[in-house]
Amino acid sequence: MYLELKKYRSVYAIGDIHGCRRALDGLLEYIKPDQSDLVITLGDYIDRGDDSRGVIDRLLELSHTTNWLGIRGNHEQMLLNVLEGAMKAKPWLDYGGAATLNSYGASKAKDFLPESHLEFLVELEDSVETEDFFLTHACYDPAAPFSEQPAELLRWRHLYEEIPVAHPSGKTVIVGHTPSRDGEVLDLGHIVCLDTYCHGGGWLSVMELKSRALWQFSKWGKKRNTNGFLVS
Ligand SMILES: [Mn+2]
Repeated sequence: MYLELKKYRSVYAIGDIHGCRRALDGLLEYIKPDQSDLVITLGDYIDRGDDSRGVIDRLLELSHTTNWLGIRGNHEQMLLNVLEGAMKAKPWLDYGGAATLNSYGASKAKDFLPESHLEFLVELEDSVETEDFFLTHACYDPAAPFSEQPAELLRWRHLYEEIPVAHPSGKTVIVGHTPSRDGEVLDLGHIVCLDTYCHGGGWLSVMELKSRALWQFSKWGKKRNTNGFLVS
């Protein structure tokens, strides 16, 4: 979808959450977005971390208190595929889905989602294009217009396979999906990756797109700013 950012006071992009409800709570408590702001989450809300259900609950709540746009990650896509019978449950369960099932107190990957959570998954966007940015979960094709990007690439391609060259539009691309295991945001100018490995002991990152200010929150309740300075 296309969206103009100029009407918002602040625009926040949030990296891969993966069930880390406490980090998400700390982040939202810090930025306190309201009706004049926009929050864009880059996908992979579920799997691996211990509270996928709580993360979706919190994002649904957020959609009532600020302007929120959610992008679909490969993990949400896998769960949808399983629920639609297009994919067997086992590969998803082995890829972090078992933790999601657990957070719902379910034992089988069937009929376990509340209706509102199923709607949440279905309504997620492939990507968001703005005046200056293109936001999606994983990657992009620099040879194609942003309106004609293949969904497979947007959701699955890792940056360690190949980092795409700058898009001819000159827009900066904001993604998640490829984890920086050292917890540092990858910023190459034309592409910024905000997946900083929160569930694995790194950070949940948020960037305010107009100022490029960056903050990070851990699943243990710590936070730090762009200089890596720990603040209480
Ligand atoms: Mn991903």
